[in-house]
Amino acid sequence: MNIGITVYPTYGGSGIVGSGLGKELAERGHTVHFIASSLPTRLTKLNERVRFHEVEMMSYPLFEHQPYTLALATKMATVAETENLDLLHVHYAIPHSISAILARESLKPNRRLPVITTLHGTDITLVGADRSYLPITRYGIAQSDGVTAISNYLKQVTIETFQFDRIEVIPNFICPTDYRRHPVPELRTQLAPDGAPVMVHVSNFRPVKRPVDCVEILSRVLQRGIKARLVMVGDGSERVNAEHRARCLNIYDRCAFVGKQPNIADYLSIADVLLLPSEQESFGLAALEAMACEVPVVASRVGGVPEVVTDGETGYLSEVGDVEKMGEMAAHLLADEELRREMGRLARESAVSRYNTDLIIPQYIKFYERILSQ
Ligand code: GMT
Repeated sequence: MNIGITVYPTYGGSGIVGSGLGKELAERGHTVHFIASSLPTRLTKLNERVRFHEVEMMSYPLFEHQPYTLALATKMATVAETENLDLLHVHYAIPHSISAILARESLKPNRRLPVITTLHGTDITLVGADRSYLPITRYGIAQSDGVTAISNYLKQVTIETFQFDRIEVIPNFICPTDYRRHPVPELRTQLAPDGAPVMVHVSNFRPVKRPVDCVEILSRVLQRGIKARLVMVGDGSERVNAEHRARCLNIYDRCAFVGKQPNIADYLSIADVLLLPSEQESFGLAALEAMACEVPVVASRVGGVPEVVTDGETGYLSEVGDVEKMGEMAAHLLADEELRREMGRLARESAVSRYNTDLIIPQYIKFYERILSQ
């Protein structure tokens, strides 16, 4: 198949999932055309089967805001024609579904171009449910030829918010060879020279991820006499607040804010616990990546997280903002190496047996074939 994929290139898990899907499809003999405003962050290798088409924006003094949705629609239609695309698969509904629908309609009746939308989370739970965006999001979903959601939770929320239920759940996936625990002794020595246990948080540091809670959790762990360290991977608006809180609590020297990093699996390989105290999480890709690297997860019991992390088996779940309980659970894990290893082993087993690329990618391919045959 010749597949057009659109993602947000720089930010968040939906871009990572869309890029990973493209890479995996190419490895299975399909040709993937990424259509985006810039090269997706995790898409490092382009080749004959993985191509990139940049959306060019025309600036004109009359435009107060550049009409990205239209520029994207135009590029989608052009690429569909020149590259003979079979379908467009967009990740994140807003505005990608609308652009894809415009592209599809603009090519009618000369070319059939089915549109598949994958819902990732805040496109439904936050942005899509905002009254001002609700009607257009509903339209984008309803007009798509196929819709998938990355968790049962997100499917349910979409049904409740939009009274739309033609949704196939295809969960996120993990490549078990890219994400596996491996020795990274220099990094461990650099981040924990005293040999202390390490808690890692990986996110885009938006308010919804509650990174400040990680600092609060560290302080509770330290209060329990465990000389842990906290490694904060990523960047975003809440980083300054997290750093400020660490300074206020006098524990900044136990934290390392390392910013965005290309090799997340290295950081997860030196981690003893992953912290994911999010306000909302439709899936929790960071939890899955950590589990694949044998890291138990301390997270909030929200959204799709309980589908990924089994409480008491592959991690511990607490209510949003309950940093006392999260601190207690993290300390419990850090104090007991045997327990940590056993939960880590179960975490990897669970990640690989349920979310392996070899299980999930064929589900997308089958879904494409079904939509194309309609
Ligand atoms: O968080 C977002 O605003 C959107 C999106 C993203 O691009 O990171 O995140 C969602 O998609 C991820 C990949 O499918 C999921 O792992 C995240 O749980 C989900 N985020 C939320 O629901 C907050």
